[in-house]
Amino acid sequence: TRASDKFGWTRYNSLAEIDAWLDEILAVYPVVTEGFVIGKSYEGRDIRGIKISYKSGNPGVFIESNIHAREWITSATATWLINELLSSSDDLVRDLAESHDWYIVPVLNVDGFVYTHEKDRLWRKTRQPSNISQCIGVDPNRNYDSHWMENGGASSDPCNEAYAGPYAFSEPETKALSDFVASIKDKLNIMIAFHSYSQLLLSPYGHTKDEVPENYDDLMQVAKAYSDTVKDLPYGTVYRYGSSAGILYPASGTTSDWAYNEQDVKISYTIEFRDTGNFGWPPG
Ligand code: ING
Ligand code: ZN
Repeated sequence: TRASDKFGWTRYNSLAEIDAWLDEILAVYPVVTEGFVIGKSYEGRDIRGIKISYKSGNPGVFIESNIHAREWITSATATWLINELLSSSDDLVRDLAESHDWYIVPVLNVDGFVYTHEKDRLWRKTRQPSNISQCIGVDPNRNYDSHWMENGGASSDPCNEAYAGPYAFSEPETKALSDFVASIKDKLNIMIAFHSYSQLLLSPYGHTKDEVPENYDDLMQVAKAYSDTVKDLPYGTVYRYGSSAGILYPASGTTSDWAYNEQDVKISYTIEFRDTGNFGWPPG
């Protein structure tokens, strides 16, 4: 059987299956899609993305997914989203698909993702070894160059799950993402980072709760619209919303803060998908 016969959303897919499915999507929709590679991981894997564009000059949306290795629902959702944008006949989805340029990276932390499939289901970080410790990996969502290692929102201990790395952008994965986003930042209006779990829609800032972005009220109005809408869907899922530091915990060097502060992408969110912990791992 071809890889595509096996791809679906009733079980989680491996990186090889996701790659094969992406190739097929690019072949089936050559006019409106374009594959791209933002760079290579520490272990030398391509970090791939797909651009979906029905019309040039649309406002750009960038989606970063599976930066944390174990958060498999994020790449499942990213691939689902790609499929919906390309094949849905729902009017609202069609309008969204065709009025924005979508840049989607379904699996950013490719090395960690493979490691969660083959060795340790609950691995979170990258897989680059440390010079100062036997512990492996950096929390890539503490490794962006925005308030890096400030305010206690990250750890300098390589064995910690929130280890920020030896310096900002020490990880090839975050460096590649940042270079790619910087190269298209003038086309980007929205940045969304996919995580799990907790059912939260989070705005900047992560690095402090003493300040909020100047467009915080707008960000919260959109977050409320999201939350209200999702609650009315069949699952009745309740999403809370607020700033990362305000309603979750302080975290510095995150994708969302970096996009907001350093790339001028003023609509920047982190979404934490279902659930609130019944099927999750211990907090951290
Ligand atoms: N949670 C995020 C984390 O990186 C987060 C929460 C994201 C906080 C962005 C602040 C900013 O810790 C998970 N589940 O990874
Ligand atoms: Zn995460």
